[in-house]
Amino acid sequence: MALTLYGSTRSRASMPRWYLEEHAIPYHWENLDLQTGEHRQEPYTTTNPFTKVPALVDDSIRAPGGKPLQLFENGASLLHPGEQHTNELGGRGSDGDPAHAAARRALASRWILFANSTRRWHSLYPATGTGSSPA
Ligand SMILES: N[C@@H](CCC(=O)N[C@@H](CS)C(=O)NCC(=O)O)C(=O)O
Repeated sequence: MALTLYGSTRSRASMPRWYLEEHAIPYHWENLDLQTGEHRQEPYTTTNPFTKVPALVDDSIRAPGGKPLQLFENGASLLHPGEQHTNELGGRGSDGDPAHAAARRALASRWILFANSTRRWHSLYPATGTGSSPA
């Protein structure tokens, strides 16, 4: 399994999880119990030393230094699969037009920043998975 998403229900992991589900990208869900402090223990703190969820590990890609790519922050965990696994947001884009890919990436960034700064994340993406993207 290339992608592992670490999170907990009713957490900001809902954002990247929504993207992975919407695009049917295979991933392994690793649920951490925040009540018992699993997110503050090894090995998770190697992935996110800031002891927050979510985090995403992509072992199909090596980061500089040779280790599997490890990301924290919900926005980074959403953008990476959009760039690498769907090509919707990266490179030449899914339709081969780099301008369209750049525009989609900019629009995705807008919602990620909005969700993280202006709105509370769970008002946009309910943990039940029944919410829809506001385009
Ligand atoms: N800026 C981070 C914030 C992550 C964050 O605050 N996550 C919360 C859950 S929504 C968490 O890990 N809380 C556990 C704790 O603070 O101990 C992101 O958006 O990924």
